[in-house]
Amino acid sequence: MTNGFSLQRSEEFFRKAEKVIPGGVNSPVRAFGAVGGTPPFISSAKGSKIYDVDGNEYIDYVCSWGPLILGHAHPVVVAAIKDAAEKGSSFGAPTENEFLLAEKIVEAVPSIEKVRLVSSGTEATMSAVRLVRAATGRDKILKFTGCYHGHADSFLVQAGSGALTLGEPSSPGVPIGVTADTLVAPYNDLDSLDKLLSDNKGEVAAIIVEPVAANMGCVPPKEGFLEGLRERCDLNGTMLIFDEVITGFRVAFGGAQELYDVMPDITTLGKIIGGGLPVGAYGGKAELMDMIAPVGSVYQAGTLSGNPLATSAGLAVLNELSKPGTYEKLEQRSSDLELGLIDAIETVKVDATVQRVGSLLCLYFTDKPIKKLEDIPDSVSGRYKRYFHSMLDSGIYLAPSAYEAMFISLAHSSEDIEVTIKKSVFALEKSR
Ligand code: KE4
Repeated sequence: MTNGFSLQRSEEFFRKAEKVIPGGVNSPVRAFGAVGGTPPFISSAKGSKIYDVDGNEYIDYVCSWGPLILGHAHPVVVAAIKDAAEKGSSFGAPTENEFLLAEKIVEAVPSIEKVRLVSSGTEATMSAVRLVRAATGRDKILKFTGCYHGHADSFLVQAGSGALTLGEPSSPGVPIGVTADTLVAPYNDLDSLDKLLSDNKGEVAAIIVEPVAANMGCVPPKEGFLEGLRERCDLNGTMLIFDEVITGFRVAFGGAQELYDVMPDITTLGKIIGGGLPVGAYGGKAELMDMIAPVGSVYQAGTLSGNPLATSAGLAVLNELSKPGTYEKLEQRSSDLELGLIDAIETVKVDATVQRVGSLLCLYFTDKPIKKLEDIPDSVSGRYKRYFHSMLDSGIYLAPSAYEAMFISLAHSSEDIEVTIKKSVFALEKSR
């Protein structure tokens, strides 16, 4: 450890956790499998900082994988959760905050007229796929390599032999019958898409896409890509799902669909709209959403959907984000970090590049632009691992995977950015 960071209690906790939880974690990426070492067990967080059980402090660029855009333990969010908790945690009955949060989402997200709240991004995308299959009477869906839409069977699919065929399961336990209905094409590649659509004419219920791909770092849509998806969906009677679980309320208050002015038929949301508590959502035109039970017959349900604590937290966050100047401040901080990392790369003279959309950013260990998953060289993992541990040892907490984005929050100060850039010079040296 360069900073003498002790992880003694984390190591002890990790051993205990592994005895009773698979891998000692409740979501695989947290186990540090891709980077090695012991994951710090976090005891608390405030603003841009997180603190582990050994008392080490880190500047946090994971932000719980996106939700904490205001920073940790924001006073308004804490007060909202406390206030809600004192009135009860869950009723299994309708509450005011559910329609208040839904109204805020409808007001903010251009293509949404009605929205259903669920408890995770996976539930949102899974339900959206059921809805488009019901609406079109078709079974097939089309996704892109490198995009992640949660862990429902339909999405745990890798490109079949050759990157342009029917999906093959990417996890045991996923029936081939399910993945046979999932087509896979490379991101940003409309030619590949055209071939798949013509080979499966009239059979594709929907295309699902991350309008900015943030599960292979940060890959912006090429000029015309999103517009091309919209055109092809209209031509083929196929629906377009924007998975904005990450980009929603992050790249703009109205999400990527506002930023790029391309309207999907269904938008899925999560993360930020729960303020760190479990909330997902899917929404679209009222006529389409009214196909969902109890109005329509497409069934979807959830014991804790619209939970009072989670909707209170989400409302508090969206109210803060709707204040003037919010996204300009986030843009300034994010741009400072991007430019600082680019300077650091030039100083150290390593093969690396930075890609950013708003407050989503990724440093790739290659000097080539990344337009799709297939552009990312396998070598990035080894180099990222060294970079990651050097940054962690110096108090900068990054995603333990080369295929995740950095998330910048409104709590990241200019001092945080300066420290991060300074530490990255040393870490880039280590990454060679
Ligand atoms: P959840 O079921 O994890 O709430 O959301 C699934 C999901 C759906 N769509 C997109 C675009 C997503 O990024 C996610 C989940 N994101 C990952 C990290 N990139 C969650 C982290 C984890 O799996 O622990």
